[in-house]
Amino acid sequence: MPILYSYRRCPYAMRARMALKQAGIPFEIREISLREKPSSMLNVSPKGTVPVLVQQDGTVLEESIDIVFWALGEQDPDSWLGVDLAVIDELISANDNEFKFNLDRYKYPDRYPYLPQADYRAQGEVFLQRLENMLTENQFLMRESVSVADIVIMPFVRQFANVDRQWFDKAPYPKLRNWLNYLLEWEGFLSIMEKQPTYLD
Ligand SMILES: N[C@@H](CCC(=O)N[C@@H](CS)C(=O)NCC(=O)O)C(=O)O
Repeated sequence: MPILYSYRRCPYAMRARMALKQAGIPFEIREISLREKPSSMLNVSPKGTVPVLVQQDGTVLEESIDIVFWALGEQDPDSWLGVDLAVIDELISANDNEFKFNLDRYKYPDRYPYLPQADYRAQGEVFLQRLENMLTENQFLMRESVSVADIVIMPFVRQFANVDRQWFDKAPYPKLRNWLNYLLEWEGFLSIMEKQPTYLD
């Protein structure tokens, strides 16, 4: 079986787990401690981030997006890749760069005292507004059903919302709130959030 080094609460790892599950690919999950990364993982991926997928032939995928596209390339029962991939690419880039940058600063204001927390939140809201606009056109980000866009973006919106859920619940993004609430209860998400024992070499 392929091996996935993962961390339950990591949004990048969530993407990979959702895609592997959707593709029906059995995998051994190794829940790591970020403080004490297993040397078997660092040996194959010295950069030390999760997720990392080690395939049966030894091929290593060490970027979440590579794992998502590989898994769905193997099997894609609900055509999650049947959307405009150029739009997806740009959306992922906006998420993984600007939005993630602001999310980290909004989430950990003590580590980033240069600007008030609310400023980072406001900068992050540019992306939230973009998603809200997309959800005005369709029920999910790219169409009327879940696609790859939803599963790669949702874990990050979840983190942003959880920084101050009271604020998020009143913020002017009602469609985004419904979308997130739906996906949080969705089996495809719940099933990948089960707790796992920590893997030690
Ligand atoms: N670009 C990478 C980013 C992965 C990433 O940054 N993962 C975080 C956890 S959410 C990590 O492993 N950080 C290393 C650490 O905290 O030591 C990907 O898409 O897979």
